[in-house]
Amino acid sequence: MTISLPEGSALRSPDFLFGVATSSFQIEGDADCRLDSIWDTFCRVPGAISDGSDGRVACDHVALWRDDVELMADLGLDAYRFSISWPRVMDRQGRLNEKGLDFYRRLIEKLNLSGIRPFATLYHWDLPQHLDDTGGWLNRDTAYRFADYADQVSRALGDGVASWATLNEPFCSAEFGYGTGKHAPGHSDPAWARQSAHHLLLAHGLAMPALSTNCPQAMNGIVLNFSPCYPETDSRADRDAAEHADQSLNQWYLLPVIAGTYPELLQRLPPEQHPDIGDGDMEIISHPLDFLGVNYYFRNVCRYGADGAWEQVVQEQAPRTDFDWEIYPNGLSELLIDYDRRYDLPPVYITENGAAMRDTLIGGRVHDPERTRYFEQHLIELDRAMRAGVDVRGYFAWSLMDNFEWAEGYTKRF
Ligand code: GCO
Repeated sequence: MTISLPEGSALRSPDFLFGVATSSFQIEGDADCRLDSIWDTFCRVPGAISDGSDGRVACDHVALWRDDVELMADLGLDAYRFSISWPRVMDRQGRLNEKGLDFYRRLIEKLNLSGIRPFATLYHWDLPQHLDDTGGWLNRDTAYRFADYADQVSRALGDGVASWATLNEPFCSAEFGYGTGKHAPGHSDPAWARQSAHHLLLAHGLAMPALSTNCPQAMNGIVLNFSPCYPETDSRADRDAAEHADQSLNQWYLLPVIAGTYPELLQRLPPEQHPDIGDGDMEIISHPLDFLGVNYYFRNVCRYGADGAWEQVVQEQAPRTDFDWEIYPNGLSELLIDYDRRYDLPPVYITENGAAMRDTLIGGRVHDPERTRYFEQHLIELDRAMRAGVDVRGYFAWSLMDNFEWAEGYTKRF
């Protein structure tokens, strides 16, 4: 796949980083050498994963990591975003597991020797199962356990890491893990979704000072997913629905970390859905960020449904990926420009963007003009946002290789 970048674009500057992203549970395998995570347990639930698969072997990355880094070097990548498996590097007592850490030590060393900057995420959804047994993200104590994990691991691995992210997409952990039950640990209760979200954000805020102290030279921040919300028509009701959706999906996570407040939607939630917020929590959560990671895949077109809740209006004519996600490159620039104007964003990395397509092998190769077009269109929009003044420092494609796509198992190819 060859992608042409816009002429004269800041994307062509040597300082702009191009990378790829993965996550531990999705690629590592080697499940016998770590503790169980909530995803191991969830994969055993009949019907939870569409093809009945699991992450026990996945892409066998723990065995093949040298080849994988060589692949990245051949691609000429500047950076690699991966996540650390909490159940691989810590035991039940919260002590570091040196054997698990060694895997990441060697990976980080080889990346640096290959001129590829390591971008590490501390939590990409694989909570140790024993912490779920004591309540998981519904238990406030899990946030403190996370902060301790972040402190110890960043001290042990800090030197070679260019950037630390605390969490990946707390929206998905909370909403799919506790709200809809589509993801581990599989609960479906809207109040639990809000409470787990608050504890995840608290975990982020508690971990940030340790990252700043242990790794002052690194870019430290958080990765959030964003789906910009558009009204179906220009009517007052539709604009209201879009604002409601935006506060629920996007601002609910962004405002606490950058401004120390929940959006006004909090006032509109029924009292039983209000999270317990401790004194001082919002100050902790809004610790200054060196960067904001933005994951962008699709937008939402919104209106109010008959039940009074906002709903998504499917754009029948629009191009879509194999995930049925609408392809809407403009959403990336519009989101960045709008949020930067409203909130004066810290430096941004696009930490995920990509397309699942129904790839077929022809003559032993995948010819993927659709995916190539997808990347090109999104990079053009990124360029537009940067020309409009948004400080974007890099772009990571999802993903380095096909991998375990959560509830979809191995059926989606990115
Ligand atoms: C996410 C996760 C990734 C996914 C990717 C494709 O953003 O959902 O970070 O783990 O695999 O986004 O769905």
